[in-house]
Amino acid sequence: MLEELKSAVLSGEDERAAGLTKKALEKGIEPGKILNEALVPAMEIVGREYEDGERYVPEMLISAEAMKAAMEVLRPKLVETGVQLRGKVVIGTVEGDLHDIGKNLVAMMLEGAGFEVIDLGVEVTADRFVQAVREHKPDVLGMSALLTTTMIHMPEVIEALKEAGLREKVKVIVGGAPVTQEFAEKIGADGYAPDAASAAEVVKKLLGVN
Ligand code: B1M
Repeated sequence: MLEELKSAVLSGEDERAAGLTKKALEKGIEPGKILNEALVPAMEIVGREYEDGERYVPEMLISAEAMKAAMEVLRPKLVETGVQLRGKVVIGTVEGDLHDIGKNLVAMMLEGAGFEVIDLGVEVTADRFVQAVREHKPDVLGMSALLTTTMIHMPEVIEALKEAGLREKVKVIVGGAPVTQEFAEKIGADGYAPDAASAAEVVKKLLGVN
């Protein structure tokens, strides 16, 4: 059944993925086992195939949607059974920026990699990012920007974290079409990823989980 669920995610069948997750739970399969032996490995394959150029964004999106459908069924059970996730990530698109397709994909890949993701949405101000870090105590803060005119808010958020005494408590990862590794280093971020698949890899590396 777990193999079937893995293949439903790989082929992007969201209703089937949700149905199989429900069935697996009904059969008494542990929620953590469903996550770690079906959903996470499926999304790892999706990420690898994307990085190898065997998958394109739309194909990655449909798998991510199937994973999301399965996670909606699984999440309450994971919470109930207190399954230890790999870490917590707060993510958002920076102030003045409405683009969220890439950010959503990053969030889904992170969830698929076994992280708890708190998505703050779009047009997130520095204050709101700081408030979310204070409230949720994430391991990682992710910022996305698609405009050259909004990426400039990223260093402001890092500055605001410093002012709030929170910078040392959270790793910062940035991404989005105009963002580069060089820019990430210049503003003092801990990580940069060019796409959703590598974002999950960068977060794992930053937290030392595999
Ligand atoms: Co706008 N837009 N847009 N847009 N838009 C771009 C970005 C643009 C390049 C188009 C162009 O002119 N060629 C241009 C930016 C120019 C620049 O600044 N360099 C632009 C512009 C100018 C604008 C407006 C200003 C247009 C106007 O109104 N005059 C306006 C701004 C609105 C605002 O934000 N305040 C605007 C509006 C919009 C729509 C609302 C219509 C819509 C967004 C809908 C939505 O997101 N819900 C939109 C869209 C769709 C685009 C394009 C066409 C596609 C963006 C996208 O979703 N790509 C885009 C042109 C293009 O890219 N071809 C464009 C697919 C997505 C999967 O990729 O977002 O790059 P991407 O995400 C990738 C990586 O970047 C990375 O992983 C993702 C997945 O692999 N990544 C991260 C992203 N975030 C990450 C975070 C990480 C790590 C990796 O860690 C945290």
